[in-house]
Amino acid sequence: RPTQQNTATTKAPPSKKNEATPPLVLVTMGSDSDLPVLQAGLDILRDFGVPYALDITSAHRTPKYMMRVADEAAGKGIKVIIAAAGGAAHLPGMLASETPLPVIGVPVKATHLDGMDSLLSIVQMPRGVPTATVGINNSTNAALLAVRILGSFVPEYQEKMRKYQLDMEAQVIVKGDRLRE
Ligand code: RP5
Repeated sequence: RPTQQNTATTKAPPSKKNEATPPLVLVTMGSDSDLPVLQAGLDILRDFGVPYALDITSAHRTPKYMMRVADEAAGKGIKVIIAAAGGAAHLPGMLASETPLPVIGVPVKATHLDGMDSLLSIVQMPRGVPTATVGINNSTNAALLAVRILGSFVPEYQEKMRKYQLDMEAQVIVKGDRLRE
């Protein structure tokens, strides 16, 4: 089953670079109901020009497919996996158990427990199987962390990250200036 690459799920059409280049980031989720939470992160990847692939890999509903995706990701040129899941959010940890790639988990607020169930399911991994964990529903930071990881060996992404940081700093300074006026 092929993974979906940068399709209509993003707000704007994907850049030509994204279409032409093999994906560096795999963004996967436990259910299509997680997709709205991932949108902000997909926008970040698009803005940074990072080619990504999208997929649904449920730890509970499609466990064999999930493990195959994890097993094959590095060989396909993927460098970072972002995995979103809610409730008993085993997906990021299970992917991390099978792939040598860095996995960033996004806890999705999906149930009656305000996302705390997802957060604790992802963050509390046993020694030996690290899984980076961002805040509940914070796919923005997952994507930014993926860009930083890519930036450690792709200068273009590190330069773009530095510019992003400087822009963010400038915006906050301007807001402070306005408050002091
Ligand atoms: C998890 O269960 C998914 O990641 C999702 O956050 C949650 C609910 O899934 P659906 O019942 O909406 O498919 O596995």
